[in-house]
Amino acid sequence: MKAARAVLETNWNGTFTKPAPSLYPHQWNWDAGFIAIGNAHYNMDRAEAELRHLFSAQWANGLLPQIVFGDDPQARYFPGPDFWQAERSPDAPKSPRTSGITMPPVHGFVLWRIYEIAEDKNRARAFLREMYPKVLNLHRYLYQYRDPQEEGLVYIRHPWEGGTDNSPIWDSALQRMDISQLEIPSYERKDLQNPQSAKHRPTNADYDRYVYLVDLFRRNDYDDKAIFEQCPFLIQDPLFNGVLAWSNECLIQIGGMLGEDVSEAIQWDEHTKYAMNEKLWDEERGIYNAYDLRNEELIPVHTSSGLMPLCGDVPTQEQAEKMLLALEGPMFGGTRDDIYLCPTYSLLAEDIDFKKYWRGPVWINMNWLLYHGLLRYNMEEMAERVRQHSLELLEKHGIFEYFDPRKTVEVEAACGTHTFSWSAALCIDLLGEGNL
Ligand code: 9WN
Repeated sequence: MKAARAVLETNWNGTFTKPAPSLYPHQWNWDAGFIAIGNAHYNMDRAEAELRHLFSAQWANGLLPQIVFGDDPQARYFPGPDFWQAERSPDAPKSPRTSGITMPPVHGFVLWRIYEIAEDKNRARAFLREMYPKVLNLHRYLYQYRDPQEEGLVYIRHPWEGGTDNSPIWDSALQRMDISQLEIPSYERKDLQNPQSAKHRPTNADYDRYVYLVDLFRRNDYDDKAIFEQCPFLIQDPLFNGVLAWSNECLIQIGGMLGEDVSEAIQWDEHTKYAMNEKLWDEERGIYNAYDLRNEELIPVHTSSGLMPLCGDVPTQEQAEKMLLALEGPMFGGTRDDIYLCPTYSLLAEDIDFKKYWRGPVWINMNWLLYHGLLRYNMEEMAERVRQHSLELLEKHGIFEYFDPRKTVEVEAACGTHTFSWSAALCIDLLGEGNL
């Protein structure tokens, strides 16, 4: 607990919390949400300041940016604000500067979690009143612009929007983008300076495609309609939509408590859950798939993202039992003694790589979402196992970014950057839960 708090202290720059001191020197969208939950346990001022700063960068159309750039001239990150050129959009704020994409909408449930943690409920309610319309606007943006066919499913248009950068879910769509035929602006990566994490990070071929997409967006001045027509990468992701479902529910709860009319959020909630079950549910395997909207096909690639609809109460109890079997079985090794939960990629996949970023390692935020999802279906035993494994990894190795799921591995079992903020924040929250 002390170590986790120290990480949050170190990474706080007076205005926001950096996800990690050198690798991620600005404010990131879903990181800020998880970080605020950790801070809420002992520093409510900071939890509120974190979210206020994030939402100060919300675009006029409701988009909440993936990155809010700080003004530290030493901060080395690519792509920076000059590359994004978000000011090409009439909706982007002049200050602070931002990227031009979004991230999984965790903020509804983050607000609710902060309210649950708060001792001073009057103050917490005032904060909810302040933030509620902003989060509502974000959801409105998602349904208005990212669900043009009004299916109830929201698409992402860049792997970074999914938060799981090099997830194998994106492979087929990215591979279809023939880079030899694409015009890619020249660029210099800045994420490869730490030799330990460099080898696990996305490849240069991945980055070429990431950069191409950013260039496409800025050439279209971030116009959602034009981008929808042209973008080769449009994916309905079960993690993104599962998180959205949970946040919809929390908006209904918060709005109800504040005496607001919540009919819009109720519609979103029903529509999204229905559509996820109709379109993304894989009955045979007991998991949710992603859907490639551009190429009109399901993506039958099994990552832990397919389990995340649990947190949004999307599956029925019967479906959830099937998901539990998938988690316990060979796909995720949930009952094995030699595996830490939860690998981010199916253990059955031939190309699983236990150290490669979002292609196998355990991530603490995914475990936190899974833990809450399992609790919603009264699966206490498995939830407790996920919680224990998360805490064990953090205690044994330190507050790292991601972890090799094999218990037998001693070399470089902890990966990525150390002093990673959301690992610290969620460690605090998971410890708090256990003490309740
Ligand atoms: C791109 C900050 C972010 C996380 C993402 C994680 C990683 C960025 C990067 O770091 O992504 O957004 O440069 O790789 O994939 O989930 O929010 O911690």
